[in-house]
Amino acid sequence: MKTTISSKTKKATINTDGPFVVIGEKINPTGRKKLAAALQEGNLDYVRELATKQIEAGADILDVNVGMAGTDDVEYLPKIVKVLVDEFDIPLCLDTPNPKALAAALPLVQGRVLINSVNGEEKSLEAVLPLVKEYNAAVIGLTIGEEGISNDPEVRLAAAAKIIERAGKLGIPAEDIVIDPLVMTVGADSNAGLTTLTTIELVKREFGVNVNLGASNVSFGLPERDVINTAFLGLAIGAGATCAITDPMKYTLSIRAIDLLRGRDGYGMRYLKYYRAHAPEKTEKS
Ligand code: THG
Repeated sequence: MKTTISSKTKKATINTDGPFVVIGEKINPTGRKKLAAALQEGNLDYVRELATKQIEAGADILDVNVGMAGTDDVEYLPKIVKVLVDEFDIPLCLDTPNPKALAAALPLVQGRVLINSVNGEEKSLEAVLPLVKEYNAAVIGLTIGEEGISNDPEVRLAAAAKIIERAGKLGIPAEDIVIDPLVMTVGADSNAGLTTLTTIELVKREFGVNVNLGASNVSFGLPERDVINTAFLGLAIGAGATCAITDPMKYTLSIRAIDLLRGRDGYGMRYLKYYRAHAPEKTEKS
């Protein structure tokens, strides 16, 4: 199954039978004081820098999240989207739970955007799905139901089913829905990783749709986060995840390695090309 999104001239295809897609997470002020400060001063140069770095590092799509305390998504999201659309050529993922911010930003996008996100609550379904339809977008569906986030993979699956069904009623096909099984930190609940992996397997078996992860969430609060995140990416991709909102600078090479190990990189061309462009200094040392 293929979910295709685009910018002016570039296409990104999230594909259950293809290589893994990297959605750059860095345009997000959570835990990044420098970005929060820059946005509040109206200085968009730091956004430009984060976009450039992530694209160079292999991001296929950029996530755009401007949510922070005391600021207004409706004001900031369109401002940043405009800079990214005018000055870059990369598909976007608009990361806000606020339908008003989506409605303000969507008219500025050229191509086909990924809306992040809708969830299984009535309020969200009613506000977000009509925008997905109107702008012919694709959408990430969070496996949250009326009762919030469940630790039971079957309950998360039911939220996915509800989103897919309600979208279908509006004429939005399953290939335009990317299900997010939710990633919580194993620092707080040591079964959180397993819950996500089981949900991925259920969603894959039941619906065969594309699956997204907020992969770096898994390691919050623990040391050596990169080690945990890389291990989790391998397991989650093996279970059926097809894209992740993650750090392209840190994880693209490991993701290429995982694709190669799964027979999704003929002759290792993508792995080798990425390696040659980004890590040649490592060979010289060894
Ligand atoms: N699913 C969907 N969307 C999401 C998430 C998800 N959007 C937000 C989030 N989760 C994914 N994005 C991030 C962005 C940054 C970090 C984690 C997830 C992160 N930041 C470092 C920190 O807070 O410690 C700090 C910043 C840095 O050094 O770059 O870990 O699950 N659909």
